Amino acid sequence: MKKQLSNITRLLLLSGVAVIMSTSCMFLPQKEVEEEPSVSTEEKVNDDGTTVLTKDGRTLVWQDEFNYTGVPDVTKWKYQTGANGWGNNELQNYLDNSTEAKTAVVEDGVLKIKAFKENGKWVSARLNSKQSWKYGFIEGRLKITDRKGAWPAFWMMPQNSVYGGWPDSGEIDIMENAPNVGNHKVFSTLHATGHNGGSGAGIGSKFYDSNLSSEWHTFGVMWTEEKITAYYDDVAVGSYGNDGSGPVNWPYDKEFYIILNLAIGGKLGGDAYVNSLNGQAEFLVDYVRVYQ
Ligand SMILES: [Ca+2]
Repeated sequence: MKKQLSNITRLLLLSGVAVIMSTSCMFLPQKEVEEEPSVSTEEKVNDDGTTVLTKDGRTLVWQDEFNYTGVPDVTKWKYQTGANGWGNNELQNYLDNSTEAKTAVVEDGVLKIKAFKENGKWVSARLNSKQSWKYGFIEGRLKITDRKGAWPAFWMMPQNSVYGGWPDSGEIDIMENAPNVGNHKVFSTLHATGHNGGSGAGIGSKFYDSNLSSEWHTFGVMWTEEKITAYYDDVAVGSYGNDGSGPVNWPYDKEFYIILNLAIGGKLGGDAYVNSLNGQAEFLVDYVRVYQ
């Protein structure tokens, strides 16, 4: 109902615009009024009575709902550790959290990635999924840090870099939040040889309200052979198509694994704001799901 009303409103608005435009230009191309493409999660009942979640016709093949307590499931996650700046002059040291719930803690049905100062230096966590996938709908339900100085991310990297080192084998950034480059901003980007670093291919971005950090939102990508589309709260926000030119622009035809991390400072976090974090930041994950 809401959608129908908004479409009627849009039609009225467009026809109003058309009247105004027709006085100055008679040959403007007509734009079709389209409903915003959206997806939904549904419960499908199998023949044996069990149920399975589906998304846009795809079936749930992997998930971590974080409905347990302690360290993140070691059968599903491993850690990338170190304090080398990660190519972006980041400040944090990523710790191995596999035996002690310290920088990645599962409680209250949620994964909490915690960055904090220890002996004057930042520690945090970077979790990589042990499994990797080619194509599907990959989504996370997240509560975003949204504090200048912090840089949480939900993204994917190639399991085997068959086309070469970064950026040649690709990178799929599903959600990055860097208030340093725009208040309450969330964005999604693809990197490859033909579009990398500051020239990455944007597939969506949005400025949220000031309550971004207190509300849950889902972020996902629909990844097919033809294109990768970013979804925010199940609504498509942008996409990038496979133009057939090969791995220079489309290295996204191999298996990628999932990464969840919380960086501090650096290029996107913003060194100037790190002190305003008062020594701690948190990135919350309700679940991560893969549908194929
Ligand atoms: Ca959960």
